[in-house]
Amino acid sequence: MPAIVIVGAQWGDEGKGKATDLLGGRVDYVVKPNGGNNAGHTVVVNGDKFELKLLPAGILSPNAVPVIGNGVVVNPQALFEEIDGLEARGADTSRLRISANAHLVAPYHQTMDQVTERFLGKRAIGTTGRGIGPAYIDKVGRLGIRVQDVLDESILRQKIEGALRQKNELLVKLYNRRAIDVEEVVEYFLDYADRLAPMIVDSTRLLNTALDEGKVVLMEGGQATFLDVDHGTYPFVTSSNPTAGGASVGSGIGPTRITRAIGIIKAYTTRVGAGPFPTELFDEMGERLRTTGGEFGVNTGRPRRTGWYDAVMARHASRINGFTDYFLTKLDVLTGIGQIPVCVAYDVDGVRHDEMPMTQTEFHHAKPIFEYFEGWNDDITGCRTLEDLPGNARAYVEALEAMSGTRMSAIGVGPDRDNTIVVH
Ligand code: 2SA
Ligand code: GDP
Ligand code: MG
Repeated sequence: MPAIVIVGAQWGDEGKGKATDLLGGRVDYVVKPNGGNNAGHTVVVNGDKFELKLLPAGILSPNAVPVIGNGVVVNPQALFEEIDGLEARGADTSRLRISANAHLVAPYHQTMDQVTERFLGKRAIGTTGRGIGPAYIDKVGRLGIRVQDVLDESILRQKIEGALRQKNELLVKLYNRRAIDVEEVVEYFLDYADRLAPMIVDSTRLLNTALDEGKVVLMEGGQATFLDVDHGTYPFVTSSNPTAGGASVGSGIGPTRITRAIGIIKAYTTRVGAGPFPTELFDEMGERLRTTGGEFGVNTGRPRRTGWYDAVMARHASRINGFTDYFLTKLDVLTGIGQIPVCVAYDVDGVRHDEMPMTQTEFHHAKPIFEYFEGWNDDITGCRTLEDLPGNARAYVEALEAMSGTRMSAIGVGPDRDNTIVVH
């Protein structure tokens, strides 16, 4: 009865989509526990590239049932655009199930997201602008609209009225915008009701029954540990809990049922959006990582910020998530670099920190203390075992493993499903 969770260990885009896809052939259910259409997961199958946003990457695994969990915020327009796009490419999305308790993203959430970012000015978070934060604010503020509400028009109308009362005051008086019409929003959601209805399920019962029957359930976290609203670099975070504990809440699978927590971690670091990033590169090497690694937002196309591997963050992520395994991705992107720095500690205003500092101010002041590793020049995309790797590449992986708090169970050496070394 194993439940497995996949979690991003850095600031996202570590290659979770590929990891899910790799495991997908061996699992019966793939559940997305958090986030919404702010995610962007790339899966390359036989050279064919698929970009998943709201849907779990597991939708491409022909034998797995994909489930959108209760912790997700669902934009119905984005959902059906994605479904139609996949169907047009021959993928079968008919198995998709959506939790009755998941929340809906309304057009006004997207408006609020964009308006808030504009008002924050220099302090803007750099959100994806998809309305994710405002949808979670309404959820926690008990003003959210849930997927099940489209099944009951009168409840739907009552909830939308409640959600809009205060927002319209703000929009008109503070932001000088027009008030949102309740009926317009009711119609917007009802337009999707017929297509949504057959997909809506009690996902926690579905998944727990599957576990009782000995099936394998994979929880595919969106975003990443350092974007977690509790554990991340707050306030430069997303508004959900993309950590292993959050996956338990977001899918209704109790923590004692999780047998493996797999952290996906890149052989270097990237971040999209604002916020501190101690190992960030601002030079040609940063550009080289961005170009070679194809580091551009899957969802928004934004160039990602790039920097070296940060072992302090890796250890912290390992601890918070209770990782049993790391999947190290994109090792091939480092091929050809003479010396590879790895951050092993921080200098914070003259004081050495071997672990994550306690306060945000300290983390903003953290300067990386590097250890240097010799690089390699041979193409490693064809390597399938640790022994196939050039000596320096293997030494780099072993050093990261020793510093990062969790064994490295798989290593990505290229974007395709097959470009992988499986160690454990
Ligand atoms: P939001 O929109 O409220 O979740 O934004 C808050 C912060 O979370 C970051 N965030 C992400 N970071 C990396 N990848 C994400 N998904 C896309 C991708 C991003 C894209 O896979 O490439 O296309 O730009 C993602 N989603 C949210 C975001 O940048 C903010 O820092
Ligand atoms: P996710 O959000 O964590 O699913 O990651 P993204 O899909 O946003 O970004 C990861 C990118 O790296 C995608 O373009 C993947 O195809 C690619 N990728 C994943 N693993 C590897 C790898 O081992 N090597 C290379 N070169 N690319 C990889
Ligand atoms: Mg991504």
